[in-house]
Amino acid sequence: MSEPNNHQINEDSKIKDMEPFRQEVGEYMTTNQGVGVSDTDNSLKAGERGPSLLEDFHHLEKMSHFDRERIPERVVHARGAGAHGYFQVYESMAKYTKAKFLQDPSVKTPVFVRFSNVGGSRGSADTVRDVRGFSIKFYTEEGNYDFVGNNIPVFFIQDGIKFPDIIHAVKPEPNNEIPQASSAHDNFWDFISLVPESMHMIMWFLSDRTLAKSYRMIQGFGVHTFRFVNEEGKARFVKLHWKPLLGVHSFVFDEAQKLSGKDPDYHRRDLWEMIEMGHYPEYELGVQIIEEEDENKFGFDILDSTKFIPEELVPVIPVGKMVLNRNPDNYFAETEQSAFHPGRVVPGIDFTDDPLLQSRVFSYHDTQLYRLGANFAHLPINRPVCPVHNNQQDGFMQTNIKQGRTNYYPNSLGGGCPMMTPEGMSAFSHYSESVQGNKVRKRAESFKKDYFSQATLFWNSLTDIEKDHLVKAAHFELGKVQTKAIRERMVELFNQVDHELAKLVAKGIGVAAPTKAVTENHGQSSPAVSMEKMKEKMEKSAKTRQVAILAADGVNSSQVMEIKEILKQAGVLPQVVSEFKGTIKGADGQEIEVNQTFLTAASVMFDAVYVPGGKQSVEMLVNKDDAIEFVHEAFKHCKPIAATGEGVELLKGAHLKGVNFDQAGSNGKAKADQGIVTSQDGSDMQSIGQKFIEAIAKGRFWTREQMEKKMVP
Ligand code: HDD
Repeated sequence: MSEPNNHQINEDSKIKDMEPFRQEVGEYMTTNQGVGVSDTDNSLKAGERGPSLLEDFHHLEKMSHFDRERIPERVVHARGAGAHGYFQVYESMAKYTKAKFLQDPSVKTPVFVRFSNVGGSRGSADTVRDVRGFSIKFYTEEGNYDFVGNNIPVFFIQDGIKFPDIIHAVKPEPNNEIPQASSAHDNFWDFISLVPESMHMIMWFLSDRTLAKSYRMIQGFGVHTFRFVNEEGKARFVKLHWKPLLGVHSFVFDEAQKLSGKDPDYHRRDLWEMIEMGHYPEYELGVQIIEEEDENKFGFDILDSTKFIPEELVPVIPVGKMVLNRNPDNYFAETEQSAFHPGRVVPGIDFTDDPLLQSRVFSYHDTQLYRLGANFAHLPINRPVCPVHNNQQDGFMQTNIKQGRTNYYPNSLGGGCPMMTPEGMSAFSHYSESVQGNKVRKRAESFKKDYFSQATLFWNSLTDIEKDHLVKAAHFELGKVQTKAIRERMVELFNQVDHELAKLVAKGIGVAAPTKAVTENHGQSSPAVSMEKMKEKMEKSAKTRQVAILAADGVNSSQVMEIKEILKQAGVLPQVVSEFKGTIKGADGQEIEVNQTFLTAASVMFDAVYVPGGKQSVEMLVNKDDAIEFVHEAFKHCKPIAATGEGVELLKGAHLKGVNFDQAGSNGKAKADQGIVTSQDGSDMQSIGQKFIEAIAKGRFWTREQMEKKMVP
């Protein structure tokens, strides 16, 4: 008999576990009963033009199965993408937790991860402004542990009982089902304007965090304070955080909006393609540990999910690394049917009394019973890789064929099995927290006393560019709100965060600016929450960034080949974009493959643009609006642009504000904007390439935005 705690797990355990369920494409078609099919194009009829016959079991089975293909989508986080991988600790966490998968650095625990958007339905666009979900199922030797977090460390509400309200408010309005996958409407802001506890999350929500560039480039936060419990039974509070090794990056809003049309599958495609190419996304797990005796030292309640603990107060200890290295074989079977739940914990990880968490512990299991049925835990993607024994039975789609006659506990006829796990073996026992109090339907005073100071801290921590983007996001979101009273209430709430912020927001949404501050800004900040400041601290890498090479017949093919090689060496991914698919002919007659056309691609799908020389090629591009727009838009979105030889002419034609090409002379030194790398003669491709790669690693050149009139001076 195998026991739950002596089961050996390795990186491949889950993949192997799923092996018996994988089905290869068969040679010959059969019905679901295995009977060979000789014609699937014509229904059985009485006479060639006659009525269809009921005995056509193949027709009936094919049609009735099709009629049942859809299952309910997730009530939130319906849109998502998943991947397999593994997690490995750097060193044993035994001091803090007895969780087995956090003990041995030589063990790779298999994981399945699902990233998601919150508000949109299953078919909505990826790049809309939204919080991103970050769920991980760890298939550990002690059972499944699910991490179910977001890319923002706080939440809108303090008590889960309000979750249906906020989700109703953000989803399309019930009378006309408008708008899809957007929070920019009256209902959402009506709710927010009446729920001041949401203001901290709103600040994060309006920041560029909700314009994630890629699932490979988002943080993941467990949000709640959980407990770690070690072998001695000592508990500590813990917050879990994931950091992507590629850094945290976002789109600019205009780019994200255009991408929703150009490639609504941008995020899932990016995740899929990068894994197929072997560029495996990696994330580091970190924990903030808080001793129980320090619970009340922060000035806010650490059980309140609208608050976070700044890294400057409690440092994040690196724990281990997760690598995503395999795409699912089948989206529905794996990603759609995966079911995550923050209440699925293993010994060593435990809950706190956070009322948002307590409510989640009910909701996830409940919704999964509805969405997938009573036996959703049997589905290959959800099954643990350790043995499962209990007396639960039957239900729709029971796939286990349990042997034996007993299905109750205690029993003598079945040898007493399954028995309770004896002491000394892995079993979950809830942390014996002392609890007392009267039954009350009340919000704790410690939750109510301050809704704004962390919102102010967030605002104070941003760079000017980030502040500017936040204000413009508020202009967009509230600009779509028809009801003036809602906009006015929001300005009042912003005034509680920061007076200047309230004035800036008011200016764009047709509301009178508040005349005086209601509170004084405390002046505190936490640089770790600013993506831009975080980027400064992280090692910059151009890896997996995508570059469009704009070219046509007559292009200088050696420049194309050279830059491609240099970029590839740095892990950058170049693609040739031209008018038509197929090949173009270089000036020297060499054929170059075209990867994308101006119709299939747009600058928003790339991180940078390069225009090689070649008189005929550039003449064609200069006369093509799509090419001009490509470069202009890349510039507008503050992306690096390079050009060599005649290619510089296309840049000149693209109206790049503030770039003075007359001063651009010697190699690589164009003009007051480091993001523009040019060489008039293209003789030094190596140095141009290196400068371009540096610019790509830097990412965005915000000075271009500063040339426009900014909201935040
Ligand atoms: Fe939730 C799904 C994250 C609060 C109820 N949630 C869901 C998913 C993520 C989160 C990532 C998608 C899981 C997947 O990929 O299948 N949710 C969060 C975070 C929260 C949060 C980080 C705040 C800290 N959620 C929250 C509350 C409730 C729910 C307060 C209800 C009391 N969430 C659900 C749900 C979903 C869900 C309705 C829909 C599909 C599912 O659970 O399986 O039960």
